[in-house]
Amino acid sequence: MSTHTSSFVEPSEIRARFSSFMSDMYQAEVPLYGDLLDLVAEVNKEVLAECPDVERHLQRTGEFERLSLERHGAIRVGTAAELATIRRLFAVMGMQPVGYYDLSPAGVPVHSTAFRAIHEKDLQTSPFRVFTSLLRLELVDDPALRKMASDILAKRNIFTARLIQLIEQHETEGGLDQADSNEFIQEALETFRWHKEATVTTAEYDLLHEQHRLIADVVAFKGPHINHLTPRTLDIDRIQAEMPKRGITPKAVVEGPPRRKCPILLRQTSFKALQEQVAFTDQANGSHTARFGEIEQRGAALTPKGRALYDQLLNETRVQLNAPPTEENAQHYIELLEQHFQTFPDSHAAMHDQQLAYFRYFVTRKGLDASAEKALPGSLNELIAEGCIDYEPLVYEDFLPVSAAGIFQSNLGDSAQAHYDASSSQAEFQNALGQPVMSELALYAETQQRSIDECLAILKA
Ligand code: OOG
Ligand code: NI
Repeated sequence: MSTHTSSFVEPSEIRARFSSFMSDMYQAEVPLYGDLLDLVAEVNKEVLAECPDVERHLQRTGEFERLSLERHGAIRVGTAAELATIRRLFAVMGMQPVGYYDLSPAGVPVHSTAFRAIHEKDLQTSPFRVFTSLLRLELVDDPALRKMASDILAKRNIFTARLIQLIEQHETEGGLDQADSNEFIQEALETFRWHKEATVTTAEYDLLHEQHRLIADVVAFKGPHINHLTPRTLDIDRIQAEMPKRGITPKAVVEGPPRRKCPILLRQTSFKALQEQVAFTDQANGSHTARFGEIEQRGAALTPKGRALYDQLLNETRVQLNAPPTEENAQHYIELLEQHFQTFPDSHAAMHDQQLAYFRYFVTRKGLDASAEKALPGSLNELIAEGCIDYEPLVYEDFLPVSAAGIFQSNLGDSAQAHYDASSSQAEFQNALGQPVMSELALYAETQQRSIDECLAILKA
């Protein structure tokens, strides 16, 4: 066992390899995921061939290389202790909890964070992220059921003994060498694998399921099976239109902002992937829908001001629709969404000048020439106006609570809609997690500032 720092494998490299193993495992478990990857690859190729600007933009920001490997997954854990150990597991791969998402207002009894890399360089190596939800059993009002669920959860162990050893070794020694990190990846995969054998009887499953399908999904199984793994597309509307032609039925509407020339935040759609065969502990066989398919399209990360405008416009749209978006009102919903979002400037220049989004800055040829001649204007804005510095938006690396609720609901089925008048509880979530979640806005602001500093350093050199 080595304690020599230089023999440690970079956390980003462990993450990149884990993400690729996870993708292979999920493809073996859910064959439809493979078809989805093919569809996304085809559409991305078409978009790149048709729109040289898109390719230029992605080449410039470095997203081009990560695009085909980019995935996000989702898991749901049952207890505070599970969440805390999941945090330590992800830390081995350089993933930190970013953001707090409260899904209870939307009738889903969980709150969540996203584990991901936080520095732009590390995101570049692997943007792999996992939307991680903690079940809130305290929202279940039936005390007997609550007790049954927590007793079942208390008995399970979702981590192998070797995995815990390797996590501890990483914590005490500061890293893992090649052999240990290989072993870590294999052991960690076990936590996210699908297990056909449930931990409950058919009758117990039915009780949990009756309360909420999500509760059955978390409590009745041996571990937090990865429930979807999402590739990133460059044109989600094309995917949405193409899916039915391939026998896949997508959810009624794409979540998030409308289609725009300059994409913002995150747009997502999903479909039910498969009905799993389950063996209950009383020898009875049954089925459970655990896993689904999802596709995402990512756009610019918004500043607090941009985000407030997004939230306002989305909310106005929903209020005017006056019902959840469904098959029947989908067209109307899309029209309303587009109407309301006309207020959101649709050019990078306007988004930049009104400080609606975060950006990455680049020194231009002209900037380099001017710098050689020491003929530089002073402020960042002047440098931009003179064409010495140029910019591209930072890509949004996170999730959206209203969208996430829509994804949950479309896959849990309509019968699963519940009403909780719970207060949002970030403090409790962080207690369970064992550390505060990071602010995604602070992270984007830091990345933006680093890029400004770099440009100024180049120009003043
Ligand atoms: C997570 C649902 C949310 C997303 O991308 O917003 C989600 C879950 O179903 O566990 O995946
Ligand atoms: Ni997702």
